[in-house]
Amino acid sequence: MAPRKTASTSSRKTTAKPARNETIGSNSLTFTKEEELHAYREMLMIRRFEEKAGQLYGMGVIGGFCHLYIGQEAVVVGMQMAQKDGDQVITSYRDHGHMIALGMSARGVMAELTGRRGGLSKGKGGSMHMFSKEKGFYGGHGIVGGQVSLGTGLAFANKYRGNDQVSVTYFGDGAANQGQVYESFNMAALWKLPVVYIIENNRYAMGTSTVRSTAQSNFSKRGEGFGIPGVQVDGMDVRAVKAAAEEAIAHCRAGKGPYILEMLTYRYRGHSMSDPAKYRSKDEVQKMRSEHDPLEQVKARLLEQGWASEDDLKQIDKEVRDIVADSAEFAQNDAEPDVSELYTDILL
Ligand SMILES: Cc1ncc(C[n+]2csc(CCOP(=O)(O)OP(=O)(O)O)c2C)c(N)n1
Ligand SMILES: [Mg+2]
Repeated sequence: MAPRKTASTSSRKTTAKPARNETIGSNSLTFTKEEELHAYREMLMIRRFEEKAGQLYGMGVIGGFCHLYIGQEAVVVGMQMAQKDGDQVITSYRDHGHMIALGMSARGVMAELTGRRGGLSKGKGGSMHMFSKEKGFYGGHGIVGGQVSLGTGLAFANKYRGNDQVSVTYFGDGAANQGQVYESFNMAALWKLPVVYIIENNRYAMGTSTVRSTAQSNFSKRGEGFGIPGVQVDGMDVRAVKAAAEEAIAHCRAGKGPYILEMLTYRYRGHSMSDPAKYRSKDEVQKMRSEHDPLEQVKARLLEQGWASEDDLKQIDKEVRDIVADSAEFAQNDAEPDVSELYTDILL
């Protein structure tokens, strides 16, 4: 398969109206030292957390479904850098990175994966079902595309309440072919709801590539029929993501309605832990890792600018690994939920 164009400068506006700003992504290519370091630490935290979750799954400590986010870290971290407290986030089952980026505790996420009482859903939800009203995280959803209508509802609530909060609604390239996505687009455009739809185009829906499943694979154009502006973004470059996020969120806060960001990204691991990933070559994965890795890009810039030394980066890695190791320790030693919990937090 031919590699996609993923340079930041390849971002294209695909609005129904004439494009207002063709330069999205290019004015993004400057991060301050603090922003680079912040992005690096946050992305590394997600990567190390996911590596540990994969390891614990392999050991049989985590069971059930588990979908890792490795490779896609720049998307949530760049988005998070443009959001403010009160904005809501909702996503699919591939949700650990979103929670870590929102500042939900590593212990709480890991203990949920191992089904312990200190987990964010008291050990009763597992990988795909965690929430935090405090941090504005509305799940974790296993029904493909199901969160898109819910995220649109969050935006409706914001509009109804007259606040300036924005619903950041993530879904995949596969989910983008779901009918309810377009019912949601219609309502969001009609009522000018403050929702940023983020299509994380990682090129695959389980074992099916977008090439095989998708008639219009420029997902940023999917809102054209409703007049929803959309842009393709290099989702491997955290600076491009943040710049696009700022524009989209400002559009929503100004009361101009929904906005679509198609993040061109890639997942390094299989669809879930039980996927041997035979539908793509090792070379394809390796090429992406060696040429577009979101962490390596930031690392190279930090070293080149003299903003961090190899030792500084090792120190960050150590701090991050310590937090992750602590979460794994906690998640393996915490007690399982009491049997009485079977009857709490459920609708009867
Ligand atoms: C309504 C529904 N149909 C099918 C499935 C099975 N399924 C789980 S994940 C998935 C692929 C979704 O791919 P995509 O939206 O690209 O997200 P990604 O896994 O790449 O993050 C499918 C078909 C499901 N969970 N729900
Ligand atoms: Mg996908």
